[in-house]
Amino acid sequence: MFYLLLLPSACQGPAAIHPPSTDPVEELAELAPLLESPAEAEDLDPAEGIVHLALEAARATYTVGGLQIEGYAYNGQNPGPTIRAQVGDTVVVDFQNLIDTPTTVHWHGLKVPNDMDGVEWVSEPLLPGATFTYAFTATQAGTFWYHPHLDVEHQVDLGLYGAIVIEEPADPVPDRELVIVWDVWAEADPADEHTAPDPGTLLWTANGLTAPRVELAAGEVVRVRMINASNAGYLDLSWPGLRQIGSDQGLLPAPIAPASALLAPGDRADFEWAASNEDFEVATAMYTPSGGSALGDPLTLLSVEMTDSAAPGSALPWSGPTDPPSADPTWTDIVYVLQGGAAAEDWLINGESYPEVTVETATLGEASVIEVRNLSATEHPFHLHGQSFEVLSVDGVPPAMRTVEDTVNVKIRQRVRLRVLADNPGDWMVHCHLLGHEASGMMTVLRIE
Ligand SMILES: [Cu+2]
Repeated sequence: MFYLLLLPSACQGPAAIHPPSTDPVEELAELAPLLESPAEAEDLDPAEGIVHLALEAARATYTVGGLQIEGYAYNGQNPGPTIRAQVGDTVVVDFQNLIDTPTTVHWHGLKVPNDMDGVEWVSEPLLPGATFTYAFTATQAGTFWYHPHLDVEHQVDLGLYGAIVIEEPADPVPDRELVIVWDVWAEADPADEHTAPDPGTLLWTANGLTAPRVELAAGEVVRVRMINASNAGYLDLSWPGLRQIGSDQGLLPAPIAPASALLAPGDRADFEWAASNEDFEVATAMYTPSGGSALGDPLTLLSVEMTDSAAPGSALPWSGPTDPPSADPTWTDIVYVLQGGAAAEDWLINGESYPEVTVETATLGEASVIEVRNLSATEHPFHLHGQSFEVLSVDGVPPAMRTVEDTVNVKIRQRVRLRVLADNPGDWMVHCHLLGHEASGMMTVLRIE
């Protein structure tokens, strides 16, 4: 989400959008650019088991959806370079802050050591010019992402985010992988800072492209890894034959075929696209956190075209861990009540606004049950750092299969119960991933000791 009119601050000049001469959506629909995965970060260390990268955040000018953006970028590209590693690899990232304001890098969804998590509560912010080496072991397979965790609403908005792919060597091998990082760009009403804009006015981009196309060759099967990197935009995705194979924390026990897939800000999901006899379009229904389905026609986000209609691809046997779902117990360790309404400053957890918060604790090595109750006026993507959690139930109803996430959208008046295996010690942020809510204090701390 690009809040053009909201960016000025003391240490960071305003970004600017320069409108093109013609309607960018129409222009790009004619050209229908080919969608490719973001370029990957170069591994500087040839040693097996070590992925060593250089990453810098700097001012950058780039084009998204036909609009010229003067924002920030990692290594000069938006989305930033994809970090690819295998489970068990050591990931070392030499980071330099070349923007004119403090920043950090957070590894969303990964169980990194606490002092590598890139949060102000634990570590000093990295001042302009500062360098820091992040290092962690990749322990979880799946689709993750990285972004700043300081001045987060502005810095993510200005383009600082990138994908992380952690491969499990035992997974089926598709013909191709496609990483799609979604973002949404809008010129917001300055009087409307803490309200999501009308979803019908948003310009969604896939890896910076509006309405691109993907070509599938004869017989081709593609693993599509999607990340919603937007500040506040919800995607409710659908296409004919939708086959979802993974979510936040890697492959599902078995593929599912829901009518649509909801990606709240911070969410990831993996899908399989196989060549077929029909081209198809990926669309999002209009969706607002202020109550779900919204008025307006579905928006086509990209088209998938077959280069040879005669040779369908065969579905692969995608399967993550097949453990049965945990039972929802009668006890609760921690309750988080999400509160807030129309006024700007009152997005709260348990009546508190970060950083004036009560630190809840969980015991290292034990399972804790967290209940999230949303008593506020909007939905919230509830995100926990440094751990993953199993969704035990939503309004008392258990999921059809074991569901492991790190970000779960909690709808208005919903009660979501989570089981956290507290296996990573430290002080971990718990927050809403609508970045305007997070910035206004909808964040707290869970201590695992
Ligand atoms: Cu929120």
